Amino acid sequence: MHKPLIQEALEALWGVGDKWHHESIGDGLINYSYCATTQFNERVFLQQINGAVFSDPDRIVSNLQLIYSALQERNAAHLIARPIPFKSGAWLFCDTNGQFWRAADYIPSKTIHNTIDLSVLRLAVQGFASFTTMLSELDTGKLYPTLDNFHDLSLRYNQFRQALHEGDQSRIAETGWLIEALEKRTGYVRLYRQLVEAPADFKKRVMHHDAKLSNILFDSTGQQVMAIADLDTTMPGYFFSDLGDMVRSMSASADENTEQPKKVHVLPAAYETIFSSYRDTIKEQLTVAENSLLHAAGLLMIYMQSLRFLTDFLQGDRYYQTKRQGQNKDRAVHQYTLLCSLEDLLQKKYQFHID
Ligand code: GN1
Ligand code: MG
Repeated sequence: MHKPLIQEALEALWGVGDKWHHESIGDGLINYSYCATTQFNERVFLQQINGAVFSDPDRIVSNLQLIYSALQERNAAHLIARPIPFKSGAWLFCDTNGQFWRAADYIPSKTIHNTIDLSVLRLAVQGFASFTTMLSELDTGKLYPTLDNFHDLSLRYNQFRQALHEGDQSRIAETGWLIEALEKRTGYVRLYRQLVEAPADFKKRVMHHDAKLSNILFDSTGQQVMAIADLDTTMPGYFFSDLGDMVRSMSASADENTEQPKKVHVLPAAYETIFSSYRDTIKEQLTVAENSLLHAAGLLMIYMQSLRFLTDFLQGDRYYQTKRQGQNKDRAVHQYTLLCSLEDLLQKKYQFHID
């Protein structure tokens, strides 16, 4: 990826000659995000969209417009940052490298990366659940898939299988045990295939598709949700996506970048809080079938993410940004270890199991 041409984007926003400074923000693995400040202390959020991942950035800004308007109608526009047009009036700016940028209000806030404070988890979960609830009237047919088949477990499994044929031989050998363990869990792929074939039971709703704690903007006390961030993957999706990502990212004893991935486990109290807060906020909207499979959400998403990290490792780290050798392998091991821990907890405490 090119070094982001932030100066060009700033000129497109504020014009040549203005004085400003900027700083890099966020911990995303895909896009580059900045907070830019003018000499008058006005602040704006600017993001270079990764064109190798999002081939049609128009879809992102189109979805954002629709979502922002729908939230305005519900007096809930504060839930996301207001999109800001560039000086040309366009919502996207293309720099001389051919990379696209978008801008939005900067929301001064506190980001929390991990916590064991259950009241904070509850707030975050209610934030994502009410986002979907608030947008229940929005016709999902009007929203674009910003990434085709993004949380399609069947596709992710096929990509993994393909990496086993085309991937780096030494990396395949090195992760043989993990490949085998993931292959044993194709019951999750079968479950996914069954649910997409039953549209009356499993409906498409507006899902954030990256529902992690750090994508919630808290006020400075950390006791109130200000807004939801990182909306580039907000699009129609199934019931398991956001709950599953929350379980994946908020109930783990260590995050996916730990250098000791085999030590991770699910924190039972965190799981219970995430699960029950989500269910209680959204259950009226879900079908009987969806409610009965809510515990599958974490399993499906953690399994999918383990496949995705491992696939990227086998293919030479082309997708996820890494800071050290073997990081994607460790991330895949982390997810797999977390999956085993969740399977165990669900079986013992909730008598829930997927064959
Ligand atoms: C990516 O870049 P970031 O951290 O917002 C990925 C998510 C993964 C996540 C894993 C577009 O999100 O699906 O869950 O990494 N987003 C995309 O950390 O692939
Ligand atoms: Mg994201």
